[in-house]
Amino acid sequence: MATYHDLPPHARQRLAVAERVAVLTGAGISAESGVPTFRGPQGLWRSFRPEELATPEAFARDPQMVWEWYDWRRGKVAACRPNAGHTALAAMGVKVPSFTLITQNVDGLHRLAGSTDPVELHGNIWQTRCLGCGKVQENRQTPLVPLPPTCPTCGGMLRPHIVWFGESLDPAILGRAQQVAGDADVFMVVGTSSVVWPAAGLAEVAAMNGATIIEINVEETPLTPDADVTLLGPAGYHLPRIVEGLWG
Ligand code: BJW
Ligand code: ZN
Repeated sequence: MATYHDLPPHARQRLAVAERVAVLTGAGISAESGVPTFRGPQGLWRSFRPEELATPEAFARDPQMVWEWYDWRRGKVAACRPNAGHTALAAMGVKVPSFTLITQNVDGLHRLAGSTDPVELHGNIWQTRCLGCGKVQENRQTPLVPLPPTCPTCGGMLRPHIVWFGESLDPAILGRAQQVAGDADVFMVVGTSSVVWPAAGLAEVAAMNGATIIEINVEETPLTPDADVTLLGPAGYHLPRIVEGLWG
């Protein structure tokens, strides 16, 4: 509805009295940690076409190439630390009576910052799933040897435990996200282009149930016209100011 450079008083008041707050994050919150985003000038997708890499068809055609891309990304993420935006959300989590963090990110930086039990919509880059026995396992080895990695239980080929284009999100995880969005008094949308579904639909679920929608992004997105407030600027600038201003 309107863009701002500071949280306006009406939104500050809504957040101060909110019983239930949910936050949806995207790649933008990890940008200040050095994790490349997907779209935009510095985006991961600039040099790799997503349909060539982040689809089950691409993996079936060339698992080696897809795994090389993930191995490279795992190495990059391993060298990154949570930033002030991640830390502020972890702090918000202990201040608000009922707080849920929903993330599209697979980098695990919210957990590292201290957020407990984030809802990871698109999976986790540190988990693998066996194509043979289906077992999901944590795997932090970087670089991975052998590539593609194999299952220690059955010897089958492993894949990243990540939701690719055209794959359904885990219904229990998506259901939980839709539930908390629908219950929220305030729904914040931080650092996402709001173009990938069904994550992009969560703000609408929240708005339909009366939530105040606060967006934080360095630029306007398709959500901006429907948000109550869009704060323009980096998440690592705005989130600590909000937390300090309300609960510091
Ligand atoms: C900052 C900042 C700073 C920078 N501070 N901000 C309905 C309509 C149309 C299509 C569909 C639909 N429903 C489903 C689809 C198909 C598809 C889809 O959405 N396609 C669209 C792209 C058109 N969705 C799916 O296939 C989903 N599956 C599904 O719905 O199954 C059922 C079904 C299938 C087919 C048809 C219909 C139903 C699955 C989606 C899985 C998404 N997976 C990915 C890749 C995972 C691989 C991996 O990570 O390795 O997840 S895609 C990629 O995008 C990744 C991200 O989580 C996701 C979102 O990206 P995000 O976070 O928004 O990042 P960016 O880079 O796009 O944006 C960064 C933002 O940050 C920008 O706005 C910057 O300005 C900002 N920023 N620095 C604040 N410092
Ligand atoms: Zn197995």
